[in-house]
Amino acid sequence: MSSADSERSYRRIATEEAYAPTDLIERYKAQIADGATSDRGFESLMGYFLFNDSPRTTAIVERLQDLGERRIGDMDATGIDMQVISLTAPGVQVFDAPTAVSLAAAYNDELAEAVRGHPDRLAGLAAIAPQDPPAAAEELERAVRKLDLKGAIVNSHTHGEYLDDRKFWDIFEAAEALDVPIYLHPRDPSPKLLDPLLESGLDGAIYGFAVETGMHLLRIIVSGAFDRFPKLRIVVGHLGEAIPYWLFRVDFFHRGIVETGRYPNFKPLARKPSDYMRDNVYVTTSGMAWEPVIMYAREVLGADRVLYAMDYPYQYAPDEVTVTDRLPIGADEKRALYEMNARNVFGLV
Ligand code: 1DF
Ligand code: MN
Repeated sequence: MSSADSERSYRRIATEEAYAPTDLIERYKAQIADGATSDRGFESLMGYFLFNDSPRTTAIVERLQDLGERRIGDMDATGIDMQVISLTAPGVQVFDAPTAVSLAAAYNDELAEAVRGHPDRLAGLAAIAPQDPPAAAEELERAVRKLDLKGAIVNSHTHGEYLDDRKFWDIFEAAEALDVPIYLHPRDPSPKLLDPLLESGLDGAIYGFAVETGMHLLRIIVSGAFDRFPKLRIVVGHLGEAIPYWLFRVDFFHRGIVETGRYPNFKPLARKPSDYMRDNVYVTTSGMAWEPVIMYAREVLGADRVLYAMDYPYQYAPDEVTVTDRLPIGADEKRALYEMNARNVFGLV
């Protein structure tokens, strides 16, 4: 980095950074190669990365598997002081419940070990298996208390189901009690949402991820989960998966639906949907190194709600941080964006 870089008054913490144990890669490959998955979204996403031998995908898959010198070297080369690392999407959510529960624990042990090797450079989020909500809550507690991981990642739907379903709320309860956030990360759209996106080549990170994950976030908000768990913090990437742009319309029509009783099980909320978006949700800049949208998200959600992320290694770009470095904001606000908000949300010391 440039000499000016050593005079920085903030540390750059990147908060949506992925890794994949070789064991997970092997399992994904086997599942796709054996035709053992009926999950066409997963097949489209991971089939692309694991069975496409272009230099681009090969480099991403190699980088995913490193939790040591190569990763730290890449961080040095791009001016990233710290990564908050999580298991790559779709994590263990594609497996059956017992497999997912045991793999989550094994991968969390592995991630915690890597973090212990570079405590000033790496932090981690726990993988959990929503397939078994009580086990997921228990693993989150173990990961936070025993492994010093800083929260959990959930890669949107699990076998087509979403976290607004009460059966998953053990996970919210545990996160709130432990005072750690849940990172709601994208994955391929759920089976019922998939076809029109897949047939047009839009199922992936280009757009389908945001359709899937933005909808998931709204489902959680309108379900009343934040009335039940008022201290729950959810972190969402890609500057909120387009939801910040929709808040006026969501509030307006939400009021209409409640007033008219349009849907019998649509419950009134204690507050407006946009209030939960501002108070319970944090967004990161992953994959959105674009000044106008970063400024917009800060304006509508608040400067303390927007955190920096790179989305390494999927969005690994040598000059990624220059956009953020050049934002027209003061030094304190830049420090909040790059460092302090991440420290607060994830409880980093
Ligand atoms: C992609 C993007 C893949 C993101 C990811 O995990 C991911 C991609 C499999 O480019 O297909 O985390 N992302 O968050 O934008
Ligand atoms: Mn990501």
